[in-house]
Amino acid sequence: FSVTKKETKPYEGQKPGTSGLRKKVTVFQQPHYLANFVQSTFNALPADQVKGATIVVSGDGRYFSKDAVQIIAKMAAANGVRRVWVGQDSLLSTPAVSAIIRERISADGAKATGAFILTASHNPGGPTEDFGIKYNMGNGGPAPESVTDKIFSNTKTITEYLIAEDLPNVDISVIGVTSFTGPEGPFDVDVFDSATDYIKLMKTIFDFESIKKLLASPKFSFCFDGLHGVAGAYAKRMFVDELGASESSLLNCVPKEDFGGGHPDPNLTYAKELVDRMGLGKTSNVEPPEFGAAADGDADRNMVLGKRFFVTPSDSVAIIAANAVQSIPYFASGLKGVASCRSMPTSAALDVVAKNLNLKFFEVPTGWKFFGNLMDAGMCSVCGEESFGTGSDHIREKDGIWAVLAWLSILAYKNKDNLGGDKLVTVEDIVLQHWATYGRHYYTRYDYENVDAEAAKELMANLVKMQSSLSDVNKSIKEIQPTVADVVSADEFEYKDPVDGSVSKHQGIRYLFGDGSRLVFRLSGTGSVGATIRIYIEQYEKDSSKTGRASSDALSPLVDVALKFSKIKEYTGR
Ligand code: VG1
Ligand code: CO
Repeated sequence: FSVTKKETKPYEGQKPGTSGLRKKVTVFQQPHYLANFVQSTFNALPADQVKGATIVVSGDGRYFSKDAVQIIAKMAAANGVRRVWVGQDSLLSTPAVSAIIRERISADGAKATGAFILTASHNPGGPTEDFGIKYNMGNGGPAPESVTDKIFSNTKTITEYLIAEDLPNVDISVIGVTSFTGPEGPFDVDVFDSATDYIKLMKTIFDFESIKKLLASPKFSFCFDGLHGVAGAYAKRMFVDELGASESSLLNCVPKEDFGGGHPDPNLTYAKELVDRMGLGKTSNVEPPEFGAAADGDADRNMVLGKRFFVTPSDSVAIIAANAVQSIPYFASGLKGVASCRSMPTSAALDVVAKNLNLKFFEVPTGWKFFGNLMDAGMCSVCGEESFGTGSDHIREKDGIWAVLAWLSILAYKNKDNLGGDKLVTVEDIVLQHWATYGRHYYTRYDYENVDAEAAKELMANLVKMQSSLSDVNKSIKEIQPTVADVVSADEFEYKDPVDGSVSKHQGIRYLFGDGSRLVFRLSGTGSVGATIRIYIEQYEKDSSKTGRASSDALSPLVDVALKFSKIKEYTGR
């Protein structure tokens, strides 16, 4: 092939958000739009991570992925990349990409130095929906802000990019290596099975035999919903072939370019079919399974459900941390001190576990990239976010299927002498027991999507301004709800990375109450149109006689305060 220099002009707004660049497919389809971002990324990387390097390119298989893979392969070839690794049909889950960067070795001993992950995660897909791209580094984690800032600044000045226009498209539905020769030497496109490396890694972490025994118990029943996302490329191999679940336990596990027209977001709203099946939605005569789970489009998020029971993600990570050493072989040696981390808006359930078990603990801004440095430094082994993200330092992304295996491991451990008994220890039992020991963090999040960006900014500015007088804050809060505790401090969350000293400012507005309750306000960094305001509402209940209330009841005074105090209706009309 030959290399062509293409002239181009900058596009506005190619700033990577919380997790890469996410825009409508139609935006990505504009001439040179994707190429500008890809070249800006190559230009932001050290030369040895481009020239002669091995780079992964794949994603959740959403609409436009197949075109994007071919464009990126041609650009990689032209920029002197030695080979690209592609999952069959361009499918690799975000956690699998992270695993492949860290674990996979080519025949000639090369490892990948990075990856373009093609996903907009839980956002809908299809010709009129979202596409996304993000770059991950050699440790398997999302590029840090220092790199994404550089990429963004390159997008503002770009004038040309390199592409091998005459490189033929490679058939990415077929496994195998296709080799080419360019001006700088050989270039390979290596298409491989999407699941093999990932399953191999999971086998080194979990005790598959004990999970198999649990799944084989006639008292246990299991259900997994792939929401038509890339988890489907792993689910049958993992749960059916490896662990012996029945095929009928898999829902929506054939990946689709448009996710069947839905939101591939594993929560109580969008994972409707699973929610109904688990007895939390439409009533039915069929007895729900004991355990249910779902993953998002790129399979890094997870939702865990018991029979008629929802586990909040903030509780999930706390429960995994509390049970990891006993239940999961990877952590048996003491979990590198079982260090634990959560993002700031995630509930403090993990803090209580960390304190009780004497684990190291860190609080980072929203977004997985902040966990990476801590993990690389051995300071974080289990971590999670309230947004249905859970994971560990086995990779540098959150990991939906890992979380399901972690829960199955805990269930297997708790029932190891009980599989023939009358009644299994259930998901609900485990959570109730956890609350009895550690107390309960009632928690909810309100999302206002696609609001006017100016109105959102003004709302946030007002909340910052109010922080200058706590006595005024408390006065107006008491007028709304006289019974809530006093706000004892209020600030904008700022994070100093303990490893590299970098500082991230304006990471969310916090109002902290004397009884441990919190209100947090943030603008989302993953939306593709307008602004999204997120309000996080949390209340701690230590008294074990009061941990069984309906979450909506327990939180209702604080919710009222959050909505009225922020003047959400005045600012947004919502
Ligand atoms: C959201 C979540 C955040 C998560 C991010 C990426 O970001 O709040 O916790 O890390 O999505 O997840 P934001 O900025 O919209 O609040 V995913 O599965 O979309 O890669
Ligand atoms: Co995701």
